[in-house]
Amino acid sequence: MRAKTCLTFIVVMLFLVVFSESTNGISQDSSRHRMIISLHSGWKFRQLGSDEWKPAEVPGCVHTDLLAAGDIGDPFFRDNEKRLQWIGKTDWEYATEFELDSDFLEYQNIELVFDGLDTYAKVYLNNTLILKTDNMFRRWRISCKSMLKTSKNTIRIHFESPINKILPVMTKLPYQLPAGNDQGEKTSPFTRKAPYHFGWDWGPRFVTCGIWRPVYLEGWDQVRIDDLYFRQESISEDNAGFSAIVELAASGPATVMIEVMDSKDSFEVTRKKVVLKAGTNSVAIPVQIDKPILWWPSGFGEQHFYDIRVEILNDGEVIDEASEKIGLRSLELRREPDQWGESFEFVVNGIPVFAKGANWIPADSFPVRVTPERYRLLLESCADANMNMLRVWGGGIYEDDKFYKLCDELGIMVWQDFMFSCSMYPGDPEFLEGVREEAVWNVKRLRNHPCLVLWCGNNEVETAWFNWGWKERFPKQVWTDYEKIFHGILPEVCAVYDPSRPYWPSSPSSNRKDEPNSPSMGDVHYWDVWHSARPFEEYRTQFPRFMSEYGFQAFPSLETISTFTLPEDRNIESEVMTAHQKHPRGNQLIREYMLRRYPEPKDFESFLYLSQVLQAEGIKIAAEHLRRIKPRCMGSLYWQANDCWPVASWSGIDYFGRWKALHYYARRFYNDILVSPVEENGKIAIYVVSDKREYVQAELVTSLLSFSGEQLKAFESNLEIKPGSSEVVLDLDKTELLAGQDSRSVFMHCFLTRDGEEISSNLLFFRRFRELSLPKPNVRVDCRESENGIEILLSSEKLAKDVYLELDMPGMRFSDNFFDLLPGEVKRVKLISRGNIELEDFRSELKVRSLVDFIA
Ligand code: BMA
Repeated sequence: MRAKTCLTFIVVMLFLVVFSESTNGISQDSSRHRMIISLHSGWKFRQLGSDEWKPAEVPGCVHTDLLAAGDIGDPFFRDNEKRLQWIGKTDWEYATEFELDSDFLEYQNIELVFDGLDTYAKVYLNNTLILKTDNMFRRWRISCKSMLKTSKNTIRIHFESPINKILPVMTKLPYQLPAGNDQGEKTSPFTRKAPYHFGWDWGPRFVTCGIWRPVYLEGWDQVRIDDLYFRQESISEDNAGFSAIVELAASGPATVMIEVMDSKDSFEVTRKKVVLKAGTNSVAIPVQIDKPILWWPSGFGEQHFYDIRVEILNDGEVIDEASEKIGLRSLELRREPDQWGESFEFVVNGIPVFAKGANWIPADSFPVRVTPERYRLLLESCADANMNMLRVWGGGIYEDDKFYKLCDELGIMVWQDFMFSCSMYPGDPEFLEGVREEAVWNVKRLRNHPCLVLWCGNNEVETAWFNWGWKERFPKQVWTDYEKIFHGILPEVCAVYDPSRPYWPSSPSSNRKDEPNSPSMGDVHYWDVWHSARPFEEYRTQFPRFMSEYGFQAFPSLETISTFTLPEDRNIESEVMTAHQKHPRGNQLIREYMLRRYPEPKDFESFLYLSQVLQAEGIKIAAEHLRRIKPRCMGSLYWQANDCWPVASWSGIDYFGRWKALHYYARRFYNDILVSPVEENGKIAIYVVSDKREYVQAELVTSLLSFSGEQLKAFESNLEIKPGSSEVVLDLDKTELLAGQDSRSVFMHCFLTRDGEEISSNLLFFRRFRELSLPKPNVRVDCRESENGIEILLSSEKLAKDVYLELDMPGMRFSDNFFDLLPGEVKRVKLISRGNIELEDFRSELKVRSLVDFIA
């Protein structure tokens, strides 16, 4: 027995753990050379200066601890947010005590490691100040062996208010730095803390603090693997060449053997003998794999992984070991001159990939609450909607490792912003050094993930400088400081630590520093629809090379709204509802667009429903257009995938993981093969867009139908759909098509099948919905048990638009929703994640309505 722990502490052994019997139930084999003791128990917290300690959760944060202690109400309930602002202006103290076995203290090196401290922390170990931190986005490691003892060790952490800490700094500056989304004193640009904590136009302001990622003691003897990096050098279907770069911390000079192996023996064990010096050593070991199985983005192939292990041996004995699952793929951000300017496309394994997805924000105002299950639910929802890319937006956090692992598994590519957004930043040496360390840590932490395809400097800082009047308002120095970070430190760090991945200075950018948001090069954020109230049809006038943001707001469903309101709050303009609408003109814009296109909704709930249908319709117009114009445009990432609390926002999935209409629509408009009809200059053009790598034989039936199901015209075509293409497969003259028909009561149905199976279908209406003579359908609903659980069969003699299946039960989702039910069609919908519900209860709980039920 080499070590034991007191009962309150959990021992976690990394890499070399072999547990055996012991007196207190936890111990390990004596051959260990490294041990980790997790320090997550026994924590308490208090307001600095108070006598009263309360139990704390670690990892955690002060808001969730106050909530658990019953000291505050739910921060998301009603307008509690405004009463909780004092928390961010208060200093907090966290403390714990722990015991250690004398054997643990015999390790040659013992380090106290914090994977994340949010943000200004003074850490005292046994009453000695050992660490002062100022950046929530990095790991801190402090050597502390000489300070530890067997009993009654204490850690005490003083978290200073991030607001109060900065206010005096700001008074010394001759100018203020802009921070439009910061809903308080605009201290956020000075603090390396999640920008959205200070408020955003979809998020509350909760300036929290705490030990937000794991904390542990790490004991080790001779050598510790500090980092493993698999640098991909040449990857093709014939051969993969990469280097395993092993970073070792050594206590003193030593000669060791490094072995690199694959759990499935896809290459021979590769060995290298090295002489280590005291301190950090980096060793590169080249590896070749013949005929590798490559990793592909979703829709393009499998997500294959190699399980690679690295062992460090001394005299034949393994003294440290680490493993990593890696995916092999080549990656290029192709930017080549062409007839439209300069391309901007991700090319994976030699295949240009049209990026389909959305922007990801942190899934909670308090990121510690995002469990692995919640990550999975959200990311699987994105994959289910045929997304292959998410942009981790620069106003949030560098996500947890679990997020990237899931993206690896699901084939979701990640565009990763560094955490800078919509502000200008200081340029003093201390701040810059902190940025460098943050970048090094996160690049090293994330670079082995095949899902990661881009490092991007920031969100909208470059465009703000040139296009939002900042250039005129702020001294030149502010731009010089910008350049130091986004054209200096960050690309340098990426080049050194992750040379095989592209770096892009800002989103949007053309990489020319003076022309952000150019349609001919780089990426574009297009916001005239929404912010400038331009009609949805304007999306079709945009021809970007890659659209990394565009969006439209909608309300979440009534079930979600019920979690934070009382019945008397359920009115769009009530104080509570407006506390959950962070865009100053949000409600007004939604209403304005809604009444342009739809009749007046009949009540509060109808307004919610219609806002979702409106949002889905708008984003569908844009997304289909962006796909149709490929390869000129090679990406569509709408704003935004998810929410951090229950709110009216641009998201397609709400805080609780409920899909809004948009997410169901996304599943259709991001389908691998899409049929997309569009009215262009008096013609109806029917496009077929394919992301497939192979030819597909398909049949297309295009019909003109009346709302009661009469087939007025029909066109049939056999198609051979080319890989990666977008083509007009049928062109119709609108006047001829509609001759003799009332355009208010007919629609076009495009139905694409392969061997009788539906691939994609789409409808085109010839008038705005408010002008249509939509019939009152009588939707028949038949619920039954089937092999796969509950199945719902729906049919109607007349067209039912945006049929909405609703069940007020958490965690339930349907295989489809917000769909148009065609006259005479029988639609089968499955209930997903059923829980314990009985068929009879389901029948009585299920509500089925469609558009006409919601309008006055
Ligand atoms: C984009 C984003 C966010 C913002 C959104 C909606 O510009 O980068 O800053 O929340 O617009 O306004």
